[in-house]
Amino acid sequence: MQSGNRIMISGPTKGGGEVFMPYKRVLTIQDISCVGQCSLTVALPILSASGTETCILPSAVLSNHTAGFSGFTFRDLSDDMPAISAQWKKDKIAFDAIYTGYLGSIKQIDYVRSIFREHCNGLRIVDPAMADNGKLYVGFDEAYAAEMAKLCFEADITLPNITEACMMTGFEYRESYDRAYIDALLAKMCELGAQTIILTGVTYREGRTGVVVNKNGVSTYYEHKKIAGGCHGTGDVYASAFVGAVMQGFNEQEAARIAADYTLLCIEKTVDDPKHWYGVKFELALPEYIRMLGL
Ligand code: PXL
Repeated sequence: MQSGNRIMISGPTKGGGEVFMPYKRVLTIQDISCVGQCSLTVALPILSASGTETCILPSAVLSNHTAGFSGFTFRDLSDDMPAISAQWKKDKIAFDAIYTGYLGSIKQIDYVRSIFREHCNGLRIVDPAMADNGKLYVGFDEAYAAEMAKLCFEADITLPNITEACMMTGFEYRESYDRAYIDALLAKMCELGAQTIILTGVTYREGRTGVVVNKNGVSTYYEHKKIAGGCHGTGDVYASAFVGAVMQGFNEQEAARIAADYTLLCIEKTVDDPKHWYGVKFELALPEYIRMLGL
């Protein structure tokens, strides 16, 4: 039985009513940063907590993420990707959605395209995960950004922050801006082919921030409290929580709100601990996320 886009399964519940029990299978492709609470070490637990079967394809293994440690090791796993895909093909393995994050190289972006074609039965969700605060992450260059932009424009849903959206469109990055600037940025993304855009970190007034969901060219804005400082890894927490909510049948606006509320909770649980500069204590807020999903 269908209710909106949520699947309703009749069954015994405490109140004798009906329960919602979608059980979807997602593949997430991003790196393993062994230390640092980002990418797969965040996506896998959050997606699992959302009640979604979560398969992984690691794009690279790093000792830790690239932002703030004294250095990092990097093992590129690009060359394993075609063989993994070929093996999956033999077993006709497919996913209800594929969600990509940090990718190690331009070559991988091409492999991701092929994996979308071969193994995706549903949504292709791309978090560009390449830049923040006006700058590309260490190790990426303009050629990478241009190729990642193309992948975002081919996806069903993309989740850039403002820096990434600027890099995809050639817009000048601004620290302060108004609604007209954000509207123009989104309009340019649509013109270049973006379908649903979840633009994160949009701040119009002091002490508040939020997310714009642009679907079929129409924007809605969810605003919430802004916590000063900003924490590393929140983009990955946000995208994973968003994907988990979509897998549970929430629409993009609802999923964007749930992911924002959860990410805010994670930041609140972290900001008073200056030693925890490298990520957020997302584990402590997982029970709340599960409740937000109604599980
Ligand atoms: O959170 C994004 C991210 C993912 N993976 C690696 C990173 C970063 C951001 O710096 O360095 C390896």
